[in-house]
Amino acid sequence: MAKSVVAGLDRILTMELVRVTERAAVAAARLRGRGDEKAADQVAVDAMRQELNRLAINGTVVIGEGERDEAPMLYIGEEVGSGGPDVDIALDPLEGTTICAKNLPNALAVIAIAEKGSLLFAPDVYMDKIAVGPGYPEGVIDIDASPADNIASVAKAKGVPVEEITACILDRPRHSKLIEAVRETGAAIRLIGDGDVAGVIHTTDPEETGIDIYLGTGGAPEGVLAAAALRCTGGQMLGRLMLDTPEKVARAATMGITDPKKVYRVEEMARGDVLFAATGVTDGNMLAGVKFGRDSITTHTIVLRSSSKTVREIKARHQDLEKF
Ligand code: VTB
Repeated sequence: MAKSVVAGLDRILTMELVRVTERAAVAAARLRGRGDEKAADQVAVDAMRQELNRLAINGTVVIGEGERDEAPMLYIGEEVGSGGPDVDIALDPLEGTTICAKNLPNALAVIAIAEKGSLLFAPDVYMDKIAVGPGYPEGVIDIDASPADNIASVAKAKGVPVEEITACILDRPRHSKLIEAVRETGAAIRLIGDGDVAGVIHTTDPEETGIDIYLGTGGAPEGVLAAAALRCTGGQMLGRLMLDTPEKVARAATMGITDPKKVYRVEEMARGDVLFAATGVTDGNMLAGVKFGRDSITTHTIVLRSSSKTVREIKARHQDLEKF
């Protein structure tokens, strides 16, 4: 980050970021299980924006709710914050709108902040992704290798039989071949309905989550958010934008992407110093969802800082309920 940020502000911002995702998560959680994705997303966006504008930053949303004409708030290019160091922001106020609407596990409110110009400006296309957590030798995964080879490589490096590996994959028809190939190896699959930011992050703590490797295509913006988290925790992720039409290639080119087949590593999707925070909306493998008590609201947040590699879990009991 810029010098002034390194000078200590990023330490303060770490805690401030927690408030941002907490607020968004509480707002979304009030609409858990109501079958209304749009409404849940909207309240999360409003809450996140309000809290973001209190931060002492000069922030630009580089990954947000969409283009300016389709997203009235937190659109790509929107400036947020009350003034301070120049930073880029990637956010998803409600990652997993459908899982929140259905009250299923692992919906999150997510944000990442990094030095200006250091987050990949990813178009809203699919990204082919493969990820593992920390502790593996560099190169243990290869996006061009077969699923069987990747699973075998991870199992070998972990020192376990392939049957003890669990892969996380989005449950989509486009993944039917991938799912078949992974099943043939004997490995287990955790099929998720949505939420591949959480899916990737879950690889960083397999003992807690039971997930060793993430495979498959999901949103490119979600890929950059997940990469921001891995920058802080360690772990490997490779991503390739799915620019499968001339229009997509041309659009990516306007965003500075000259090689449409490029494979991005974590450090190429999220460079420099990165801060990352995620608060659970619904109960999940890593984070508990928001709990509404009689006199208080409880939130569970993970906040990460790349410069120190600190992983903080913050369980907060909020009693000033008027604020929420
Ligand atoms: C994933 C998932 C998201 O989009 O990135 C997915 O993490 C990819 O798109 O929660 P499809 O739904 O078209 O497969 C979400 O499901 C929604 O943003």
